[in-house]
Amino acid sequence: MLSEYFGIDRRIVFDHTIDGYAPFVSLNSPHGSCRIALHGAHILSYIPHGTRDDLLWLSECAIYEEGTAIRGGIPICWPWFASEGSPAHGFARNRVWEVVRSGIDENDDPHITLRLEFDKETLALWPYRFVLELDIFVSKKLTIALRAKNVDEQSFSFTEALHTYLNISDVSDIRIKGLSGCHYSNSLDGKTYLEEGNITIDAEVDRIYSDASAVCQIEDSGRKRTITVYKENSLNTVVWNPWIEKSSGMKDMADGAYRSMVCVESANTAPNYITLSPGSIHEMRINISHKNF
Ligand code: TA6
Repeated sequence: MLSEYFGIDRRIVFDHTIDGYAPFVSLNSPHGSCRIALHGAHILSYIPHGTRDDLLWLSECAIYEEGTAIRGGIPICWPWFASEGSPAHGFARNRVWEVVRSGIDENDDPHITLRLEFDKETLALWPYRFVLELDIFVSKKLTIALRAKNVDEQSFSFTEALHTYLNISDVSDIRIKGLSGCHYSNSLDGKTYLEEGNITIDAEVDRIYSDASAVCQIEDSGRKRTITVYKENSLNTVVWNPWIEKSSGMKDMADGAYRSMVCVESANTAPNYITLSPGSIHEMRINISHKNF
């Protein structure tokens, strides 16, 4: 059914790789490919032409069960970030989304739109009527737009993140540029600091940067490539690496896997709540690209 309505030759291909689990869809552009789970509208992989290695990190121990967030890729945190509500990071990443549109543009580049609407389960968790859509477009970069619409008769406020796991050669080989001069809340000690210079990681890092609407670049000297995360309508950037102890307690993360990932998340976190009046819409947009050096 999905292939019949939304599949397009080799450009947009659906598959049911895991019995009893929601389908997956691959977007194959002349410039690269992307793979998405309809569970959570969860982008799992993005491999642009010109690089052998996926730009996104995906855990080899990820759990593919309905209601459980997939470890890696780009989880959608909505309508709250982290423990601002329950379940952590909201319910959007734990639900199966529907396909509403698909197509290819004049350059043969594919795009798809997935949707999650309120229902009795979401109303029980969060008493507001919403429509959430995710546009995914694969060209020479991966463009993602998370769009929320208030279809209720009352205003509501939310926080959000595209919780992007990036695939790196080794955590000791990277520098994160673009956040110098921003203040950050350190989730490990609850204190606020000023970032001065580029970020390197040699321990657990869990930081919410504010006034962080700038482009971030992750320079990976091991893979000789720079990954760029450009964003619009996002005031916060979150940088996370669980390091040894935290990751050893995560059943969906292999031993040592923390070394090959870093999260650079595009977000609007408290107190940057997004408030929508009835009928209004908010869209956070990012694109991810790479350059070899
Ligand atoms: O974005 C950082 C963070 O909030 C960390 O505190 C850690 O909890 C991480 O997200 C992963 O959360 P998850 O619920 O996906 O295990």
